[in-house]
Amino acid sequence: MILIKLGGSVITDKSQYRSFNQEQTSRLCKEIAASGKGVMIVHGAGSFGHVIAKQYSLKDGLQDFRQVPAVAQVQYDVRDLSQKVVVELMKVGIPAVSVPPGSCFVMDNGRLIADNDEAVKRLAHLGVMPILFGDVVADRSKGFGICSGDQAMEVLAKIFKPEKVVFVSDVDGIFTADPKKDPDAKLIEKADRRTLDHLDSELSVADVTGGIRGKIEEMLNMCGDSGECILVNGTVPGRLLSLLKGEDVVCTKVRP
Ligand code: ATP
Ligand code: IP8
Repeated sequence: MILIKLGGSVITDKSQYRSFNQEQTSRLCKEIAASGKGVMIVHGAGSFGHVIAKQYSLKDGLQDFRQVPAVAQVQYDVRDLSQKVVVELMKVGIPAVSVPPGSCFVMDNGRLIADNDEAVKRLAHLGVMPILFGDVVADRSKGFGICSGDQAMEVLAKIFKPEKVVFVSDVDGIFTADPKKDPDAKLIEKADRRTLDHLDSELSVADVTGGIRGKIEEMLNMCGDSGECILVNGTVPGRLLSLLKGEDVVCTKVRP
């Protein structure tokens, strides 16, 4: 099985609150279906999560009761986004159901505790693909916290031991600096823990889960539980399909 995360930067416009990129999501779902591979899909929150989460400092946990309506709003918004993704998957013949981490699991000090994974396993066994996503989740020590789609990927990799893990984003891979801002940024084809020491990764849009740096950390955490861990550009038509078919494509491979 191949575990895929559709990043918030490909399924939404992260600079605009609640802006769903239906066309791109639809194309990526078609590429996944056309590959004929057994997959499991997670998605990011993009502008359905990060904008309000940043505004109300939801990453820091409960500090002020004015945050509470924002928790409910983000949970509503990311569930809404998830239903939009599920619709695109159903259209290409992939039976899927949105499984909100905040309704199934708890966190402790910012880490997801997925000890009760029976529903997810049984759904997958039935052939109904459970779709996890970035969400606000009740936290034993902080009141609530942010679970990124990247963290949900780590949990699913532990449960399902995928042969390949693919993060789909809007850049060709991990670069020495943000390629959208630095024309001299170089693609790093093979990344490991040392890559983080030399990385320039300033955030240009609201992102409460650490942007590309947080993503590399999660990818490094996952390398032990799965085979290859890859970051690929989903804005280039056909690239995800080629990768899923096992062809050589422009990307970054992360290894421990
Ligand atoms: P989300 O976390 O919302 O699901 P995502 O998974 O698509 O989103 P981001 O966290 O937005 O991914 O990370 C990708 C973004 O990181 C790119 O759009 C890019 O502009 C930015 N970035 C910053 N520094 C770098 C870097 N050194 N290499 C690659 N991308 C970088
Ligand atoms: O988009 C973030 O998840 P991500 C979740 O995968 C929220 O980083 C609610 C901001």
